[in-house]
Amino acid sequence: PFLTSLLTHPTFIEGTCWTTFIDDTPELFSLVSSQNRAQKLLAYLGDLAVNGSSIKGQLGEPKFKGDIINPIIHDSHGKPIDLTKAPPHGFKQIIDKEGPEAFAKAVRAHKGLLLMDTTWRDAHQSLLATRVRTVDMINIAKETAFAYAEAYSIECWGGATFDVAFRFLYEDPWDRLRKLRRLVPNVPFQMLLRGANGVAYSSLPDNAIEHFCEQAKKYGVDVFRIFDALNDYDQLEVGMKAVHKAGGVVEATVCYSGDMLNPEKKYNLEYYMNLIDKIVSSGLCHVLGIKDMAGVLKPRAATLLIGSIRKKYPDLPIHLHCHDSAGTGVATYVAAAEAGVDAVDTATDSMSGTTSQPSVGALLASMQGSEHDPKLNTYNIRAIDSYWSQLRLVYSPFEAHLTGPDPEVYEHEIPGGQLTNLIFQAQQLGLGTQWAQTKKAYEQANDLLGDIVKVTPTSKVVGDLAQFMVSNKLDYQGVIDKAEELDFPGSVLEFFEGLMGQPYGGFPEPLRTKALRGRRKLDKRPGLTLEPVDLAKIKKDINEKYGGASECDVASAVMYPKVYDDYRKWIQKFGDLSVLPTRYFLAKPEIGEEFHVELEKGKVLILKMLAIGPLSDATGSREVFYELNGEVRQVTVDDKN
Ligand code: 3PY
Ligand code: ZN
Repeated sequence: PFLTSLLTHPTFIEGTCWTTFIDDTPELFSLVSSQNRAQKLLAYLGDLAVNGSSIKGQLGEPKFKGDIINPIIHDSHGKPIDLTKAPPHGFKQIIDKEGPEAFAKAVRAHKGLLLMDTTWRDAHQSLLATRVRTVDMINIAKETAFAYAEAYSIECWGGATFDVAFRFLYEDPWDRLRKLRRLVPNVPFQMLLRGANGVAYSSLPDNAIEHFCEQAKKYGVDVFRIFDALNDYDQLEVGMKAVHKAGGVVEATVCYSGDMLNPEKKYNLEYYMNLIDKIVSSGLCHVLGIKDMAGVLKPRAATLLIGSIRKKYPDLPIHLHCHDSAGTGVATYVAAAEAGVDAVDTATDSMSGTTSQPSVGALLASMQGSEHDPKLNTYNIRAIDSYWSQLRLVYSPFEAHLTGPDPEVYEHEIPGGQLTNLIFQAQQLGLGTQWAQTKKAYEQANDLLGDIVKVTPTSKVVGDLAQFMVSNKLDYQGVIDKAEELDFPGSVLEFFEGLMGQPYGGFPEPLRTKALRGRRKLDKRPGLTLEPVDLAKIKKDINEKYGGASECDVASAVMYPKVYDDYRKWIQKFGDLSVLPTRYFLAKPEIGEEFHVELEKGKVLILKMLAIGPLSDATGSREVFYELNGEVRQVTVDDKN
C-alpha cells in the first residue's frame, strides 16, 4: 500500500517531487487501504443520516446545498487563465531566494499599498466560528494564487484554526498547510502565533515554541505574526527568537487597545512607541505588525500612530491588521496608507465586514487612482468572491447573524472573533436577552482586571469573568465586595497567577490576592520556570499508541495533548474525512442523490444513499443502505435519538 500511496500521490504524479518528499509527506504512511477508508466513510455518513450532525456549534443545515461553481480567472488581456500553468512569481520567491531581510526591503520599496488576504484564517474565525474546512480552501487555491499573486501574504494558519481543525473538524492543520502550500507556490503564507503561548491558551516551555516554529516554517509558513496578549515584551520575545531561528519572517506585533486619542485612557502614543522601540532594538524584527483585534483604531488614531512610527523608523515595514466591527475599517486603512503603512489586511467581500476584516473590494475602490492604489485585478478579485459567496451559505449553520456594525465596540472592546462567539453562545443558550448585559459586564470585567489588553488568551479571561458576573448577578462592586468568597473561573486565576505574562501597570490589588487565596504569584515570564518538553518521549508515545508519528504530530500533541488524542481516536473510527465535501460533512444527502468523494487523485467514490432502515427494538440501531461505486453497502448505526 505504501508504494500505491506514493505512486498515486498528486505531487509524485505531477513530477514536482522534491528530494525530501517522502519525509515531508507523512500521509503516504497512512497504510489504510481505500477499501477500509470507504467503509469508515460510510460509518460517518450512516451516523450523520441517523443521528444528525455531531459537529459542535452547528445549528441546522446549510442554506445552500447545490454544486459550487468555480470562477474563471483572466489574464491582463482578458483571456481565461490555464490553471495547470504555474502562477506568476510573488513575494514568496524573494523570501525563498533572498531571505526575510530582502523581503522586508522589497515590501518597503513597493509602490502602492500591499494586501494580506485573511479569508482562509481570520475572516472565518471571526464570522463562522473558525469552521471553514481544508477542502473548501483547496478548491479555490489555484485561482487564488493567480488573483492574489501580488499580495503581501495569505493568512491561512494559526490562531484558533489550529485547535478548531483538530477539535471540531477532525482535520489535521498540518495537512491543510502542506496541501495549500503545494497549490500556492508564489504568495507568502502567514500565520498568527500567540508568542510564548504558541497556538495554545497559556505559556509553554521555550523548546516547545522553537520546535513548533521549526515545523511551521518547514511545511509552509513564511511570515509569522507574533503577538503577546498583554503586550508583554518578554513573552513576545520568546516567539520572535523562535521564528528567527527557524528562518521565518518575524512580524513582531503590538496589540492596539483602548483609544489613544482620549488622554484619559491607559494606552497612549508614548506607551506604543516605547514598546515599538524595544521590539526594533532587539534586532529580531523584520516587519512591525499593529494588531487592532477589536476594530477600535479610529482613522485619526491610525494617522497619529502610523505617522509617528514611520517618522521614527523610515525603513521599517509596517503591517496593519483591523477588524471592521464598528464599520470604520476602510477609513482607518485609507488614513494608515496616507500615513505610510505598507500593508493592510482585507477579506474577500462576502466574508468581510463587521467582526471580520474590511472588504477587499471596498478598499480597492477607496484607493483607486491614488498613489497608494494596490492595483489588483478587480475582475479576478470579484471572481474569487463569487466562490466565497456560495461557501458562506454552505456554512450558514455557524453564522452568528450579526445584523450590522456595532459602534459600542469602542466601549466594550471585545475582539472580533470573540464578539461573534459570545453572541453565538448567548443565542445557543437562549440568552439573547442577556447579550446586552454580557457586553456591559465585559466592560466592567475589564476594569476589574486592570484594563488589560484583550486578545486570545486574555480576552477569554475577561469574557469568562463577564459571563460569571452575569450568571451570578454580580456587578463591579459586587465582585470587589465578595472577592474572598467567589469561586473565580479558572482562566481568571491563571491570569492572576501570572501564567499569561505581566500586564502593563501591574495586577489589580487587592483583588488579585483575594482571588488567589495563597496560590503562587509569578512576577517573571512562566517559561523561565517551566521544564523543557521531552519531545522524544512524546514521539515514542504517539508511535506506540497510533504509529507513524511525525514531528508535526509531536508539535500538535505538545500544544493540545487531549484534543490531539481525541482526534487520533476519531480518525481510527471514521478515517480522514477532510476529502468529504462540506455539504455532506454537515448534513445527509437526499435519498437517491448521487455525490462524489475523491479519496485521492484518481480514486473517486460515487455514493448514493438508498434508504434508512427501521429502528430495531432489540438493538436500538438502524441499517443505512448506500450504493458505493455501483455496489450496495450497508452500515449499522446506533440510533441515539
Ligand atoms: C487568535 O489568537 O486566535 C486571534 O485571532 C487573536 O486575534
Ligand atoms: Zn484579527
